[in-house]
Amino acid sequence: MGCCSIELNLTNLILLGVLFFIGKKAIKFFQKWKVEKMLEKWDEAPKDKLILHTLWRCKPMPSISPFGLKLETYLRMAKIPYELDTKNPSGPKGKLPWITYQGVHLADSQLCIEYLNKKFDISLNKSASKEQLAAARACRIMLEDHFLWGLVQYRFVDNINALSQLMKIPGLFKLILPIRSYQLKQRLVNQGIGKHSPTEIYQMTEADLHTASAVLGNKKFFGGDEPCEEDCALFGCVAQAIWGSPGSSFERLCEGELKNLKEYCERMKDLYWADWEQCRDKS
Ligand SMILES: N[C@@H](CCC(=O)N[C@@H](CS)C(=O)NCC(=O)O)C(=O)O
Repeated sequence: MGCCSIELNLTNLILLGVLFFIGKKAIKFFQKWKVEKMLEKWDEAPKDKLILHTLWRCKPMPSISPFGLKLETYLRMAKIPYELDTKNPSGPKGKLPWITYQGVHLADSQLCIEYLNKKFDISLNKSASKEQLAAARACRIMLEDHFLWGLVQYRFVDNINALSQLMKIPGLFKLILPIRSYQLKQRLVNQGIGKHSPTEIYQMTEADLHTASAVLGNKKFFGGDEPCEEDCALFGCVAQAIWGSPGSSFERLCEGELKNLKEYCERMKDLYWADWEQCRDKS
């Protein structure tokens, strides 16, 4: 009897494993199919229009996605007309932002910028020195690939309920916030930084803001007197510290000790976001 029940449990376990495997495959298949259908719809978009697919407008600022704000700021810097789509924010790689232009769907803010530079023969780096460009690139990678995790810790792990107000997440979707928080906590661990305590994560990422502030120094922009291409990304990230993470140590730093970062963001805002207030969802 005992032996039989072990056999039964084992069989059940195997069955459960098989079901789990099939379930995972089915979900992946369904997600792929959904993306393909969505892209087919956008294949029909007018060829002369550039469509920026990104997050919907948020309360404190036009986008609480650093990459969304980066790409939209780039389009404004490069004077490329665009139309916003916030119904399909996630694109072919499951991330936002992405663009549709002349039947091409392209994901990743940096790849989009490089593609559009070629397509429209744009160079936003004419007035910056080689050293300024190199320092700006290093800062961009530091903020996008390291500071970002501090922001994730703050928004998704430590203040998930505040996020639902920043983003105006509709009723039912609020129910999945704890799952999203868990997923992102796992991502922090997989990245490595999540193995540290929150205090350590904040110390490490606050140091990124100190570094960016030191590199900026007394300059108006990271590109010097004029913004360079990297400024769109740097603005996209630093603006999140200032307007997109209320109550955080990032915000406090930019309001105080690192106020050159706030002044910098105000300059970028004045230059490219005259309609900033209209682009906030104040409803
Ligand atoms: N390297 C990408 C990063 C894009 C990215 O991570 N976007 C976030 C929003 S800020 C996203 O889509 N996250 C959803 C997810 O990873 O599941 C870019 O520059 O566009």
